[in-house]
Amino acid sequence: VGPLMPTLTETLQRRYQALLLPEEGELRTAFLAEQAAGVDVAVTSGGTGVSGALMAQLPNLKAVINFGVGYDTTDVDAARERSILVSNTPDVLTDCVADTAVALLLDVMRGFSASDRFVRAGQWPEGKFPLTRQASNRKVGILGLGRIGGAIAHRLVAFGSTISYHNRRQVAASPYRYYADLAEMARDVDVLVVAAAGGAATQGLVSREVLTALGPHGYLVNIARGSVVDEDALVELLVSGGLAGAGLDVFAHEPKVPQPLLELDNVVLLPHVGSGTVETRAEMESLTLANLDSFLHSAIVLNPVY
Ligand code: 8YV
Repeated sequence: VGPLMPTLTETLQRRYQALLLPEEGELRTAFLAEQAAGVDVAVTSGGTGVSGALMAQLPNLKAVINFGVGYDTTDVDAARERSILVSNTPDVLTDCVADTAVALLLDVMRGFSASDRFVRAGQWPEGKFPLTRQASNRKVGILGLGRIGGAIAHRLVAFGSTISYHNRRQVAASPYRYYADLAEMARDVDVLVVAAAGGAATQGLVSREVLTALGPHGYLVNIARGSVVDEDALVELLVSGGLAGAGLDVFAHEPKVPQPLLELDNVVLLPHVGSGTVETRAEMESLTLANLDSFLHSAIVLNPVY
């Protein structure tokens, strides 16, 4: 259920005789009429996922193997009801995604991408680039202190930052300050970093109220999912000066990026590249295949999501 990385698609076809599910439409209908009963495992990625409706059309589906740590596009509740296993690829991408969060924080506060554009546009001889904001020694709040959130915190401690976090529940033995209330944390920090999983449970959690609490001197960094943030409110506040800036690797309707953001110099916009290194993508691919092999040989997955 693609599109998947071309190398992964190629391996799946060559080594496992995998079939490619056509996009929704007549071709898919014809494909399902012929093949649905024979499909017992689906390999997919965060970009596509397997919906409850598709699961209902695959009566013998027993596992969904997800390339990526995020699986919000796969209907896990429907999978659980049907006893369909779901796996993901945690850990192997933690460092690269955490690096991306720190890079976005540094970039948006110090204006590095904007100053790169300034040099390229030949503006330097005409005057100095405006002063920016110090990125070290800041108060940083992390929404979602899981594997990736923890790796971001670890890095930012080395930058002298004071870390706090908001989770549904306090993390036992965490050295960082816990806020039960997200808006309260947003009010107290200079930067809010979103590292929470996507899906219904976190939809719009970074609401207009939270963004307003972060305020005109506050920065937002999001390396998680666009759905976690009220994107309309984010755009409005960035345009009106209600927020100082944002570093975004993810958007609500990828690959669409809200037009007004393209005009702003106080935002850094990345095309969802957090895990996008040769090394990490190769490890994600191996782990995807390891989960698939485990399911095919032993009917269990190595990285179950529930
Ligand atoms: C991938 C991601 O780019 O792992 C995730 O959840 O968002 C990224 O690593 C994506 O899943 C690939 O579709």
